Amino acid sequence: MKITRFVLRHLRMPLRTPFETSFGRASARECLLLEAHSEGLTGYGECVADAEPGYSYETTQTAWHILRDFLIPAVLEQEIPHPQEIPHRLSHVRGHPMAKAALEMVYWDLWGKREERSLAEILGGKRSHVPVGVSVGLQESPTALVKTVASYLQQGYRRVKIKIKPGRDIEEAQAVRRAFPDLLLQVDANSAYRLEDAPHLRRLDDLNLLLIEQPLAEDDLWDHRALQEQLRTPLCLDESILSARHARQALEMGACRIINLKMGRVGGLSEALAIHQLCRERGVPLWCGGMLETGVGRAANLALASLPGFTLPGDISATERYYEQDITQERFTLEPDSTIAVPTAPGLGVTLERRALESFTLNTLTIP
Ligand code: SMG
Ligand code: MG
Repeated sequence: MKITRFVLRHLRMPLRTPFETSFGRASARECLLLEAHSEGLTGYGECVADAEPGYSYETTQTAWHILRDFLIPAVLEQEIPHPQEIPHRLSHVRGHPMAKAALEMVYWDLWGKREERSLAEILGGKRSHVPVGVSVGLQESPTALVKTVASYLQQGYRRVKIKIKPGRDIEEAQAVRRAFPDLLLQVDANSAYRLEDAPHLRRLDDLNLLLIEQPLAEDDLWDHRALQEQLRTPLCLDESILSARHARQALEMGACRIINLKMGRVGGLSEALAIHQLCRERGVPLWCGGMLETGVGRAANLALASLPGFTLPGDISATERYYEQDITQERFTLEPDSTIAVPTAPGLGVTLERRALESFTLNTLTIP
């Protein structure tokens, strides 16, 4: 595959409802969409970096810079035999996994289109539908949270994750648990606690949670290990796992028992496949995380989550949960059994809705 032209777009899309986490509140989502032309085919990739460096240090602006000045020049006009070659071609650039993942996604989409096979098929996906849940942001009060959760249950979601932070945690989780005793429930702190909070977090142990996601700092496997020793509830790491090596080390030291996998966070689908492989070999529960993706990134997540090692429901909700208007013609819908169908058309299997795309575009750059 030889890409002769790239189009980089910076998008801003209004969210249907604001999404609040321990690091901030967003009423719109920014991302980059990468489009590439190769031998008569067009491939797409989504960069999940957001406007602000809250979830990670990457932003839409840093990703734009890294893609334009370093990553795209490294592959433009180059013959790339397989998408799994991309990480090697980009290895001279340190960090910036979300920018790299977007570029690798373009090659997977092109590869699938050339082979006339869906991404799920190429990866060895085993199911036509993927079990999913919904991630609920911080709400005004425990009562408001219970109401929001109830409305998602009504829509058919059977697994719920709630965001927590200090002062907005135990009461919230207790309220949801009291209202829905049998619900598959988990919490995500996005690094808002310190090891000294262990006695406080231990109160979550009584709530029969599936997992506690990323309670401590993203660069701190060691204290996660110490915290896990004091909790019965399994810890799940998100921000801390940037590679298969991190995943292996975290598991070996006991810093977590479950892994949340996001291809953007780990630098692309190839590294994601390595983590999937590791978890499968070791029997470690794995699930696909979400970054409020557009239809493009959502299609990639569904293909990834169709692999057999994904044993827990993913943060891959229906389009409806995020956007009134998406940039793909396809809208992903929730089936009554809390699953979403995996795309079957070649590559990512999505077609862009050009008018919507134009209306959300803040900036475009064509290379060369
Ligand atoms: O895509 O449904 C989604 C969002 C899932 O909670 C979600 N993602 O830490 O796991 C996480 C957060 C990161 C994104 S915050 C903008
Ligand atoms: Mg998370």
